[in-house]
Order: sequence, then C-alpha cells, then structure tokens
Amino acid sequence: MNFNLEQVQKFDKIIKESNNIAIFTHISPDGDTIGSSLALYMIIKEYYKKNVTLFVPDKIPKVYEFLPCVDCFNKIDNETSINKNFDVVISLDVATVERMGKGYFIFKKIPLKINIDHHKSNGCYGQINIVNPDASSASEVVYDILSYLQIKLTKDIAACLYTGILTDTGGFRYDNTNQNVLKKASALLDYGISHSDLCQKCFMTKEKKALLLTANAILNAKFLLRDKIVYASITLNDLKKYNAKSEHTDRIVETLRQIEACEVALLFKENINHTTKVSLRSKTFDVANFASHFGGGGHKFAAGLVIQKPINIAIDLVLGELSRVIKND
Ligand SMILES: [Mn+2]
Repeated sequence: MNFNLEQVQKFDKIIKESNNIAIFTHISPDGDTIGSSLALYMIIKEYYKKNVTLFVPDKIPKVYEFLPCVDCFNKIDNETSINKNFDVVISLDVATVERMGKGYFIFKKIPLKINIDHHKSNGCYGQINIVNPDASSASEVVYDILSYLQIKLTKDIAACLYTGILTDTGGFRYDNTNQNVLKKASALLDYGISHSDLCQKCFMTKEKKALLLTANAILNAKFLLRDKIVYASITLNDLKKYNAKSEHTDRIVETLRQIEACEVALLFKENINHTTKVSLRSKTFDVANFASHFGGGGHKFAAGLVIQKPINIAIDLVLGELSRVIKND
C-alpha cells in the first residue's frame, strides 16, 4: 500500500471535526516516533487549533530531550487513568498494536484510529491508514501529508521532522536514503534548522555510561560462522555495573554490523520479567522476515523481536535458527 491521497483528505476532515485528539508513539521510543509525534502535535495545536494530548509508553531517551515541546509527552504507566474522552487517536511509527505496550489499553478505547507509518509489516489496524513502506520514516510520511495539505511548517516542526528522518536513515547512510528523502530534508533546512547541530545532538553526543556499556558489550561480542554472525548480550547486571538503562544500548548493534565479514549482527538484552529483547541488523539478509518467525518485525536490514524466555535460552534459540538459515544462504 502506498501514500493514499484519499486517506490524507479524510485525515484532514476528521481532525477538523474533532475536539480531543490523542497521539501515541511506540515502546522504546526512537527519533522517528518522537519527532513525527511532536511535529503532528504542534500542527494539531497551532494549525488546527484542537486539544491534543501526547502519550509515550516509555521514558524519552535523554538524547532527544532537546526537541521542542518534548515536555508535553505524558508517560503512561500502570497507574495512568484517563479521565478525558478522546474522539480520535493517531499512532506514529507503530507497526502493530503490540508495539504500543502499556499505551494499548488507552488506545483501544478510542473509537476512531488513524495509523501513520512506514513499516512494510504495518497491520493497517486503523480506520484511516496512511502507510507508505517506500518512505524513509514516519516523519517523512508526516512531511508528505503536510505538503499535500499545504500546511505551513515552523522551525520547530521542521526540527522534529528532520530529526526523525535523520535518525531513521542513520544520518542519510541507510538504503532508505534516496533523492526524494534528500530533497525533503533540504526543504526542511529552509526553515533555518542546522544539519550539523542536529547530527551533533543525535549521533555525536553520548553519556559516559552509554559509551562504557557499548565498549564492554563489543569487547565481549561473540563470532560465529567465520564472523558472518556477530552477537553481544547485555544483562541486567551489566546495566547495573554501569548504572545504565536500556536506552543506553542504542546503536551497539549497528557498531557490531560494521565488522567486515558480518552478515547479521544481534544484540540480546535481558529484561526484568525474564524475557529477552533481540535487535537485529544485517547487510543483505532479510532480518524482518527472520524476526517474523519469532513474532517480531521491522525493516529488511533492521528488525527486532522479543523471546518470552531468559537470555541464555533466547540466545541458543535464535542463534540456532539463524545459523541454520545463514549456512544455507
Ligand atoms: Mn521509523
């Protein structure tokens, strides 16, 4: 399914006719889900002049705290009760409703759902689905919606959309970077934002504990099938040792993928509830397809999954299956 203009017109009509609108990101929020949500939040507030509430199911990583309006996010926890009646809810960069985590119990009660995304695996769970798998990011989809509706951006909105595009393309390095993406990014720079400043904030600034945790994970990485498979693990003990959190594991798996012979890089993370989160990155191998066998998903070269088992069992399970597929590949 591609960017559908009829769905965009319906989106515009619905927002104009609504009063209370909720916006949701996905769990473990990244630059794209945060950037696209903030941009749409500002548009609905300033352009459509409607009541709008932003929800995030996890803490916003420190690296994105510089974004305008970031304080407007409401963190959902187990005690969150909503006494407002929302007419419409918009999800951004959320491929499946499971990716909403604790947010789902609020999301499911809101009658009208608008789903804006770029994942090929998107479940089209909304009444309105603006999903473009050819787009680099959900932020690019929002950019396209606003361009089509001829809505004027502001510098703050441009900064949020640029951040989403920048982070989801790995700083314009991944295969989702093309002429169109660069043209749109260039148009966003016209609003007076700085490319180098945003790169500095998103990619070149790290908390000390994040860098030390990364170093430790890489030093302890393991190699299989003549380095075709490279993996590292982070236990709760590792996090404790560096006084770090899950958000500090960002980009470790991309670093592992840099190894010359590496085809698939994996990062296994131990969760509190004896489950294991696995991040996968590849150069040619379709990790989204592989992840789908374990109920996960994502993009061809970047995907994730969760195994409902302790980390050591999860490592054996996933690597057993991956080695089998890669060997025959
Ligand atoms: Mn995205």
